[in-house]
Formats: sequence, structure tokens, C-alpha cells
Amino acid sequence: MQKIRNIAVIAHVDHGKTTLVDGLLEQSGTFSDHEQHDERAMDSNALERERGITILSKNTAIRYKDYKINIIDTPGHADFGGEVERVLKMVDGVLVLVDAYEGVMPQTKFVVKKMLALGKKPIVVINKIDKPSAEPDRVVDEMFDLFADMGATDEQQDFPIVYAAARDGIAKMDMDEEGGDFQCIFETIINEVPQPEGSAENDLQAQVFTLDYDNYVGKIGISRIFNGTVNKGDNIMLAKADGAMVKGKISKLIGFHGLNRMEIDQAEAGDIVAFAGMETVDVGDTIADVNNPVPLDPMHIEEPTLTVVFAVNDSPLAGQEGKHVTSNKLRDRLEAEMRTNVAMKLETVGEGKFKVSGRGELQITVLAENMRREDYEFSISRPEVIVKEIEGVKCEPFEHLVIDVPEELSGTVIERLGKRKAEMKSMLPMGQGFQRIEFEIPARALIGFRGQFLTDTKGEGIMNHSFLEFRPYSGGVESRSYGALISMTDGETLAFSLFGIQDRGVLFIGVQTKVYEGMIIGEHSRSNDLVVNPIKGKAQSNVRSSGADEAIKLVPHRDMSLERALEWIEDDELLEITPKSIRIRKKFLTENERKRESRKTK
Ligand SMILES: Nc1nc2c(ncn2[C@@H]2O[C@H](COP(=O)(O)OP(=O)(O)OP(=O)(O)O)[C@@H](O)[C@H]2O)c(=O)[nH]1
Ligand SMILES: [Mg+2]
Repeated sequence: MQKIRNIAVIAHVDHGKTTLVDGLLEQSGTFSDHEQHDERAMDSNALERERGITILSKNTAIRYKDYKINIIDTPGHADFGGEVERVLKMVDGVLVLVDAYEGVMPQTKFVVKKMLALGKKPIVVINKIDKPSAEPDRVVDEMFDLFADMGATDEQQDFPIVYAAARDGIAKMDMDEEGGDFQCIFETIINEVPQPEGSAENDLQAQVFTLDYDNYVGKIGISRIFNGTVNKGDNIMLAKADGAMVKGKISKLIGFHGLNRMEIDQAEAGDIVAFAGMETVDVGDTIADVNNPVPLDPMHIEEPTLTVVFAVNDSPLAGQEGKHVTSNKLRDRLEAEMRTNVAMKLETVGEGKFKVSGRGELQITVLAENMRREDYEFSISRPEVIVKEIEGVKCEPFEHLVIDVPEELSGTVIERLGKRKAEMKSMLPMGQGFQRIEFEIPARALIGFRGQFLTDTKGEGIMNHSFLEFRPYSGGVESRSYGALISMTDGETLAFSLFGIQDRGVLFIGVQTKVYEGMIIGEHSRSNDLVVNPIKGKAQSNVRSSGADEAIKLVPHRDMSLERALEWIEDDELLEITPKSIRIRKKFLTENERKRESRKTK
């Protein structure tokens, strides 16, 4: 049997997983000398490159000596935590990265807990030791404590430690060593991570952990083979999660090497390969022996915590910028998403209205962003957390929140969070005048907090959170403290009128922008909404008023990204999303309708 090691790279967001995988590909000689590749080569889709984060886990394989090492790079952002859990079942060991300054962060805890519970062999990589602020010794201690707190076995607690500057291709087992390269990482992997269990002689059992799509061969299930041998053209049985058995045939077997995929004829127990030919394949399915199909344990998929309503765009500007605008198109696209993205759920809630549930705002905005790139137009509502009953008690999701703030601002932030029902758990000095404060907070109270936090800390604060558990409902929390500046009419904005409005708050749009009655063009500096006229021109006059013309200087407006806008809106507001624009609007466009509505709710 082939010598194989299967590992996943796990960590908090941005701690350097994808960069480390670059180094593993490079230093194993997997890239040939002339092969062109970008930095963070595994972050291959457009949105990943643009945002500099990993969204989907992806696998690759390298050769080291006579070993094949399959490596799965995972996303670090909490919203994609479900991916990590699935991937962990496919591997025998993990590289747990941790930033040598930031140390243990919420998602480090999340992934370590899952990894330990599944009994995987950990190798800890203290990364970014080149940072001037790095404190590798402190971070090693933090990891030790974390493992102990999370119930590591003695063997897991006795983890090997590699110190690395992944970006520079440096790694070493001892901080006092000079230089060093990734040889020590390869050696640690082959020595510490066990050879996969299972046997090539047994009946076939493989489990699908990721789906992919190829224009030529259709749906592809990327899978770990736990037992047996499979050949191209074999008949198999697909054991579905719901117990159904579907006969199928492997039309193609695809292997991985570096950034390439190639057709192969055979694969056996222990390996990670892709299967084509089964149109009904889903994540979690077992590809089993056709005569003796024995399903593997189903995969546990984390429940969604947040919902947003996607609806047909019915604004006065609807249909002008997007190609796909109807309810049918919207539904088809969302249904297609649910087929590959097992962490999300879809429910029709009314004519042209679809409730999409996921793990967090980023997961939902990534879907929305992909859709606008594909020429869809739609609206989305304010995110709502999922409330559910557990043993007769109304419960809501709680998050573990960690913030790093300049010491002198910690008072302000703690007060703000107090109003949002956050409970402070610890406070530690971090050096360089920063403090790290940890909280437990209802997920509901975090919606809209980021913008406020960035303002309060003048952009210097860092916040991170990840799902903790469902807990009893905590009652009302404070929401947005400012009202909206709402356009009273349709037309294009003019500098003269915006100049008159800008003292009333912060504008979200500039000049010559299309607006309509009920569209929100800014944030009021007070708590109530204010209706304004952004298209009013200057009255014509023959008299040149001295100084008036040159006085029209507009303060730069605040660009509302999809995420920022989604966090900002309230229940009676919507985001209008088109390939070209992100507009914020009132659900009810005229003032009369809004008055009638607010009387009703009172
Ligand atoms: N100083 C320093 N920066 C590093 C090092 N390794 C990675 N980085 C930088 O850290 C940032 C994040 O790196 P990524 O490899 O994308 O991190 P990641 O863990 O894959 O991030 P996600 O997949 O989004 O969770 C990039 O700007 C890297 O250049 C390092 O050793 N030293
Ligand atoms: Mg990454």
C-alpha cells in the first residue's frame, strides 16, 4: 500500500494557513521551476483573491520522499467553521497554526476543540515569528492551556511545536536555531501523523466532503477513501444521508497534485480523490461497494444561526442594472446554492421571498456578492438570529467575542458592550498599549456593532467572534442609535443640495447618483429619521452671490460595502443589490405608508 499522510491546516482567520500551504507546495518541489503561481495559490476563486481570505476548503497533494501527503487548506473565518468540522473527519493529523503575537483567538479555540474531540494528531505551528511584536513563548503557553482546558488526551497534549515565518519559507523546531526551512515540517508530519487506517482489500467505502462542478463531467464529489480500491468505470452504490441507496458508475477518477488535477485509473484506501459520474451526489454521502454497501457515519452539519430574506427587487430602479430579476430566477439560483453549500438552508416565505439561513453575515454576503457578479438583482433584509426552543425554553445563539483595543478606549467599548448585554469574561494587557478583553454576548447584539466599534476605536480596534452555543433568550438589546436620511423624491443628486444636507449627518452617496423616494442616502446625526431633498438645484439668479459658489465643498461620503450596509439596516429597511449598485432603502417608500405602518405596529 502507498505511504500516505492526510492533514488539514486549521487556525483562526489570517494566521497564515494558505501561505503555509504555498510553502509546503514550493519546498516539496511540487511546483516545477517554470510553473507560475500566485501568492496564496490555493485561494483560487475571485472573491477569495479580492478579499484575501479563504472561503472554501480545498485540497492538494505533495510528494515528500516516498510519501504522498494530502493537505486540506481550510477557511479561518468563523462563518465557515462548518467546513472545518467536515474536513477534520477526512484527515488523521492537523497543523494548528497560531499567530506568534495574536495568540489564541476565538476560532483557534473552535477548531482545537473540534480537532481534539475527533481524536486527531495535532502539530502546533507558531507562525509569523518574524513579527517584531511576536512573543512565541507566551503563545506556546496559551496553546498548552487551551489544549488542557479543551480536554486533550495526554498524547495530544504532548504536541510537537514548529516555529515558522511561513511567508518567508522559514521553519524550525527551536527558536534559537538560525534560518531553517520546511524540511522539519515534512519530517514532523511523516513521523507524527499516523498512516491512514483501513485496507485496500476491503469493500469500498469513501465519503464525500466537498462538491465541485466541472462543465465537462458535471458534479464531482471530493472524497476520502476509507476502505477498498476503486477503478475508473466501476459500478458503485451511493448511500445517501437519508438512507436511500442509488446505483451509479464512476465515469472518471480525478487525482490531485499541487495545483493540478489529473485523470487516474485507480485509487485505494487512505487517499483523497474526486469521483465524477454521480449526478445525485451530496456532501456526506458514502460511495460504497455495489454488492455490499455499508454507509459510513453521517456527517454532523452545524445548524445555521442567522437568517436573511432574499426577495425580488421592487424598487423604482428595479430591472435597470441586472439581467436576472424574476422570482423564478432568484429561486433557481438559491436552490442551486443549497445543493453545494450544505451549511445553508432555504425556505420560501411568500411571493418572491426566500429565507436563507447560514452561519453568519459573511457567509450570506459572500452568496449575495457572488450573485451580483452573475448579474442577479434582488433585495435582502436585516439579518435575524435564529431563535429556537430547547426543552421548552426560548433560546438564541451566543458568541464568544474577543476585542483588542488601545487601553484608553477600553472604558468606552466596555460600556457600549454592556448595553448590548455582553458579559465580560477576562481582560489582559497585550503590550504596545493594547488590552485584550473577552466577552460572551448574544449574537443578536453583535449585529450592527462592528461599525460602532470601528468608530469608537478610530479604526484601531480588532474584533473577532465565533459561535458558542444556544442559551436562553436575553431580552431586548440596544440597536442603531442614529436615524436615516431619506430622499423625498426621485432624480439625480446635485452638489448644491447635498451640501445643504451634509451637516445633518453622514452621507452614503455622492453627486450625480440616482435616488428615489424612500431611498436612504445617509445616516442622520440624531436618532429620528429625516426626509430630505437631495436633487434640489440652486435657484437661478442673475446676481452672483459672492463666495457662495466656491463654498460647495462636499465632505467625502461614507462608502457602504455590502457587509457594512447589511449591519447598518433596521427591520423596516432593505438593501437593494444589483450588479452595479448597493442601495439602502425603507421597506415602505412614501412617508404616508411609513406613518400608517408605524401606527399599526404601535
Ligand atoms: N509577517 C508575516 N506575515 C505572514 C506570515 N504568513 C502569512 N502572513 C500574512 O498573513 C496574511 C494572511 O495570510 P493567509 O495565508 O491568507 O492566512 P489564512 O490563515 O489562510 O487566512 P484565512 O484563510 O482567511 O483564514 C497575509 O497577508 C500573509 O502575507 C508570516 O510568517 N509572517
Ligand atoms: Mg487561507
